[in-house]
Amino acid sequence: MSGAYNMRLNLFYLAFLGVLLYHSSLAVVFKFTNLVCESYNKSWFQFHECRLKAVSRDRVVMNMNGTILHPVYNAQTQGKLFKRANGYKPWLLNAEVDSCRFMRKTYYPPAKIIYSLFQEFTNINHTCPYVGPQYLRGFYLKPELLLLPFPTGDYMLSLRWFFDHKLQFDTNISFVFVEDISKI
Ligand SMILES: *[C@@H]1O[C@H](CO)[C@@H](O)[C@H](O)[C@H]1NC(C)=O
Ligand SMILES: *[C@@H]1O[C@H](CO)[C@@H](O)[C@H](O)[C@H]1NC(C)=O
Ligand SMILES: CC(=O)N[C@H]1CO[C@H](CO)[C@@H](O)[C@@H]1O
Repeated sequence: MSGAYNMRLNLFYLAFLGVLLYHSSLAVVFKFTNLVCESYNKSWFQFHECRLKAVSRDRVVMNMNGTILHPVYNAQTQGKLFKRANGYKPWLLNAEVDSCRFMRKTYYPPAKIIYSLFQEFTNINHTCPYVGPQYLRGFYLKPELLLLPFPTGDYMLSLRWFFDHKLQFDTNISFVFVEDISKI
């Protein structure tokens, strides 16, 4: 057996091991634990549904549904992530995104990761304007879309939605992330 072949074989096993480890580190719990929706201007945005439903031991789906009563040409989303440690503490993400610009071109990577989590479950996958029924249906969290592993913990993502720079509604989404089930 030549040295080069041996080296290739070793690299192959190393890569294989890497893939195995990667996948076992994805053996995670990543699910919703709470959801709160509130509209501050019901003449522009009304919620009809804002609910989590446990469909199996490790899958909780989110159904959210509301109506935009007048067309929206200008929208902003503020995202703030909290991690629980004696109450929720701000953690890692605190940003505002120009939603109409983002939907034309996903320009902000952290928002792109969040968007990739729910893109397939919603009808908001289009550019501005927005009007009429808006919904998320059967949305559940897929750890493989997160791209980066989180530390194990309880989190809350607070999303505040502005039309014309005026706060219209917010959605607070709590979730649990467990990096490696064997550790608990
Ligand atoms: C509330 O919504 C109306 C549209 O129905 C809009 O004209 C008004 O500016 C909004 N007010 C605030 C404080 O966002
Ligand atoms: C949204 O909620 C309304 C009122 O509950 C319901 O009639 C409608 O079917 C829902 N739409 C979706 C897509 O879930
Ligand atoms: C703006 C946006 O995210 N558009 C996407 C909507 O969904 C289709 C199909 O999945 C994608 O191709 C678009 O990029």
